[in-house]
Amino acid sequence: RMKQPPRRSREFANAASSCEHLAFCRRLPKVELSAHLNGCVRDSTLKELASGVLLDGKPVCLDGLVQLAEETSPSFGECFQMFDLLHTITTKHDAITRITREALADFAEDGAVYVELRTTPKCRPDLGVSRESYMAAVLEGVRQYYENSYRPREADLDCRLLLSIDREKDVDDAMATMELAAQLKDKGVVGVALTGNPTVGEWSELRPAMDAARERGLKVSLEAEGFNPGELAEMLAWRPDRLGHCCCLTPELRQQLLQSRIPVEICLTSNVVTRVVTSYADHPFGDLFRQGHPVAICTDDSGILNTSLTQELAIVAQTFGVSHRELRAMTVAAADYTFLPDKEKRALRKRLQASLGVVV
Ligand code: 6MZ
Repeated sequence: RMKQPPRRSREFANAASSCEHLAFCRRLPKVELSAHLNGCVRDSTLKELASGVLLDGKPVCLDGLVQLAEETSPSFGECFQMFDLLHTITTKHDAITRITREALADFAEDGAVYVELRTTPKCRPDLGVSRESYMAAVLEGVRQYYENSYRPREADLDCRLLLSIDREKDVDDAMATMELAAQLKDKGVVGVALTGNPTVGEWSELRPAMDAARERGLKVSLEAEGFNPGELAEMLAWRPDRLGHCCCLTPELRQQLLQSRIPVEICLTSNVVTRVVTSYADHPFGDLFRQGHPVAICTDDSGILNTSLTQELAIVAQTFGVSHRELRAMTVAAADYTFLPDKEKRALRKRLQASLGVVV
């Protein structure tokens, strides 16, 4: 896990070999719209948190995580088992606070100016963690980040939160998460996201929670990650505020997606690692972008996937021939796809434009 997966790194070496792209993308002010909190954990933090933890009486072994990433072809089942293992290490209040604080510091360090972090509130009475106490720990992490000592110098990162509804769980769980999101609206929570293993669970069963979220004034993002044309058709008809991934499109769904103008969170490396697409070049991003569809480049799980916004944008430039000018326009357009109220969107747009003035 600590190294780049071999096949991907070879491809990546080609894809982002251009130092020119990396240097430009590093300077670009960036917007992150799809980052899973626990997927952002630093390797060093994970190792530290794992040391001394016993699982079934034995020390936690992280080798499984290393192997999975190195093989580059975890099935969705294996990938989400990996998150189960990770959660056994990180589902503690102080760990969650730390991961939140560090994730924000890492995004700021990479030049992000606005981040929407998503996380699944955990209900683990066995660990002394409730959904509410979990979110209190996240909010404490945000608070600590804004204390100068944790904030990189001159960084000006704005952060909002989405609560993730895990599609592996039932509608009662989804309702409880939605309810908590609504309660935390004045604490920076702007919406909910449907996440988790795309091969498990039915969106239609969780839909009442999404309807309720919408009624409560929350924005909704739905991850449409696997090949499930029937489900994606239903999602499109429901018209979420954003969709995630959308890599597996039939010609009809492609047409419907383009007509819908619903912004798509694009996670290139994530989709290559989990084999949703066979290579960066085969990713439907290129088509969506050339069709003028609203898209935002995101990292998904920057820690687990060993990537960053800078890296993902450099891959976009190198693989799809997207020019630096187009990347500048993409970063400004992303302000419109955030879950901020219109006035704040306009302010973010202005901020991005102002900082672009100095990026050449
Ligand atoms: C779908 C994903 C994901 O919520 O515990 N998650 N869901 N597709 C992905 N693509 C790789 N990556 C992560 O962060 C980890 C959780 O986010 C979701 C999974 O439910 C995972 O357990 P939190 O902070």
